[in-house]
Amino acid sequence: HEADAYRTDLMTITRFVLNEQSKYPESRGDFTILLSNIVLGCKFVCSAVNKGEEQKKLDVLSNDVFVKALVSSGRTSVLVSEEDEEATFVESSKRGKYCVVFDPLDGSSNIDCGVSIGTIFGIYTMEHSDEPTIEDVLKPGNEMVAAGYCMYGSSCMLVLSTGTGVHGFTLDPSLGEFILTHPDIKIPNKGNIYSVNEGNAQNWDGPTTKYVERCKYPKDGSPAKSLRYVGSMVADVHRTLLYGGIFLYPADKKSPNGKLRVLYEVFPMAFLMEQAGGQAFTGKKRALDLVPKKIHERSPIFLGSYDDVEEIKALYAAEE
Ligand code: AHM
Ligand code: MG
Repeated sequence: HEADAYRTDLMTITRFVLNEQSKYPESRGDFTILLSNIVLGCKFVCSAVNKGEEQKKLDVLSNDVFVKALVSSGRTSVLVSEEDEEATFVESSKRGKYCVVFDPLDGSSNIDCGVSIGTIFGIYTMEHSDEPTIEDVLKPGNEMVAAGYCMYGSSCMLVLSTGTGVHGFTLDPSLGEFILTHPDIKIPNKGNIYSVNEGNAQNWDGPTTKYVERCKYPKDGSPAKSLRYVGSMVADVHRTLLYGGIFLYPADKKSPNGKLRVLYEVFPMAFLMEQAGGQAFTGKKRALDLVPKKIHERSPIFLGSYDDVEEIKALYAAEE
């Protein structure tokens, strides 16, 4: 009976977010409208990926679709995309109170072999109604009001947090709707998987080297961890969220700030991890407390299960 009720009482992402927003009396549906435009972009990319479009086209196409959908929502003022060197300032007649930072198609080196890729996004609100400036997006991750990603894999899944837990929605292709399939995702406190590009090991710093060594040769008699690395941040973080464990993109001698971008890769994933009960650390501090100075800035990142990130934090603290 209950299972049937669940299957017939379709909780679409729009319905879910409308329910959540109705808790705020001042809410006028703006967030829901914004989100439905993000969802439209995700559906477009999902269908383009399934048609087998080649990498170069897909990158550009996805970015165009997201930018146009976000501008036309009438709910945004500043957009930052990994694909565009400069931020987009929305013309005054179409402006709204949100700023969106996003990577329209992350993991694009995986496109041509059909491995999972994704879209990552974070949302800020404008605090004032003056002319928007770049300062409106150069804010710490802890000021985001929502973050999420969409993974284009064996199924298309959108994972979202508006600050009240993390919820997963799976695209039902016959309905064209994202349906709630993973309510209130919590990451296990400890995992048995580590995820890192170990090809960079010769250039790592002491604490990262020590941590990975411990994953392989634990000193406390616990079993060694398994290594899993797709090379698509969305896929690697998604697995980490569901199974537990740790994902690392550390600093190395060649890239002292790692590879991943603060605004639209590190922050949204750190936001989701914390909302799911995990942690995200930069090697120096809580990732969400970073204050970016440039829109495409990078940072090292260690995120995942609470206890696993504690271990990394202890190694970096001992180094100081
Ligand atoms: P991209 O934005 O050029 O696609 O690069 C980002 C991707 C992430 O998805 C992934 O975590 C990382 O690059 C993998 O990098 P590497 O190939 O150095 O391991
Ligand atoms: Mg990227």
